[in-house]
Amino acid sequence: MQGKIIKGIAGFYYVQIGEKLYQCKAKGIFRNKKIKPLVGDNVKIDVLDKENLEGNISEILLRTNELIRPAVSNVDQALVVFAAKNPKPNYNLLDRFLMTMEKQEVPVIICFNKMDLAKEKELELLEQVYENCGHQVMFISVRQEEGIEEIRGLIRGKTTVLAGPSGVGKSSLMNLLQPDANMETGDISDKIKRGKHTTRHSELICVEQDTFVLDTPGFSSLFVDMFEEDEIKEYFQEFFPYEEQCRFQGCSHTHEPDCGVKQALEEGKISRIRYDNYVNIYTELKEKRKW
Ligand SMILES: Nc1nc2c(ncn2[C@@H]2O[C@H](COP(=O)(O)OP(=O)(O)OP(=O)(O)O)[C@@H](O)[C@H]2O)c(=O)[nH]1
Ligand SMILES: [Mg+2]
Ligand SMILES: [Zn+2]
Repeated sequence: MQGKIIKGIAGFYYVQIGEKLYQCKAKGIFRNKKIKPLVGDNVKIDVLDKENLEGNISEILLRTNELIRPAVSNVDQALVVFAAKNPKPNYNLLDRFLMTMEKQEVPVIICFNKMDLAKEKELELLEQVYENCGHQVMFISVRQEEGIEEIRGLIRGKTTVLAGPSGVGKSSLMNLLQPDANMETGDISDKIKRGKHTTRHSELICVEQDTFVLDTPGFSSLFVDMFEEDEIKEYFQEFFPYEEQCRFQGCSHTHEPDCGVKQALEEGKISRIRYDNYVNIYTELKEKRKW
């Protein structure tokens, strides 16, 4: 029988086949091929107990892709959810996330939730910072059900992973998209106080036919150790038009004289926030290489 892993908890994988959910182990493959099943995997299972819906995963079908963080497979796109406010957006984390997704060749839509809490000025700033980053940017409010129809349109017929920090409203969005989902959500002030993440496991939900959404646990930091410092600039698309004007080939846009990117920064054509994040990530990787 063939199905899809919709969640994994404590060594068990839950495989959806039609209307039924089988609780499975992954004995054979795990031991022999050293490949760990991921939420999102299409798998073959041997049914061990028909009554109690228990089985063993015998094969993982070829993945179209597999993400490292969050660890899920077979996704078409990522909806990166940050809050416009509460918690206030961590630009550096967002930029790291965008790079990581791009490197894994997963198309990204940036989604700022909780627009009901933010002032017009704050929303404008977010819009400005990301307008030339090469990704679609959306503003929504789960609470006021604003922008949700647009989201429905964007996810239709695809498998979309919701990812972002804790407390931004990923699970709340999931519950709105699919009221049967019943994802647990948590008050943000409690989360900050206790450092608590409400969602502990990734879970795949069918929103409508052929439309799947993956809710994932929030994250608070992201190492970008799969990058070389010299390739970071390739992920900052708004730099591209100005790189021609750099005096040196392979200019890192950090310390070199006559740098087109720094010139554009001075002229306000490039966001200071994005540029500073670029330098921060570049420097972090360069420092690390010295070890
Ligand atoms: N004001 C406002 N609050 C919202 C909105 N969306 C969600 N919230 C609240 O934000 C809090 C956190 O929401 P969750 O859905 O649990 O956040 P999460 O991203 O799933 O968090 P983790 O599971 O920890 O990663 C809850 O108290 C929600 O009610 C919104 O659009 N506006
Ligand atoms: Mg959650
Ligand atoms: Zn330069």
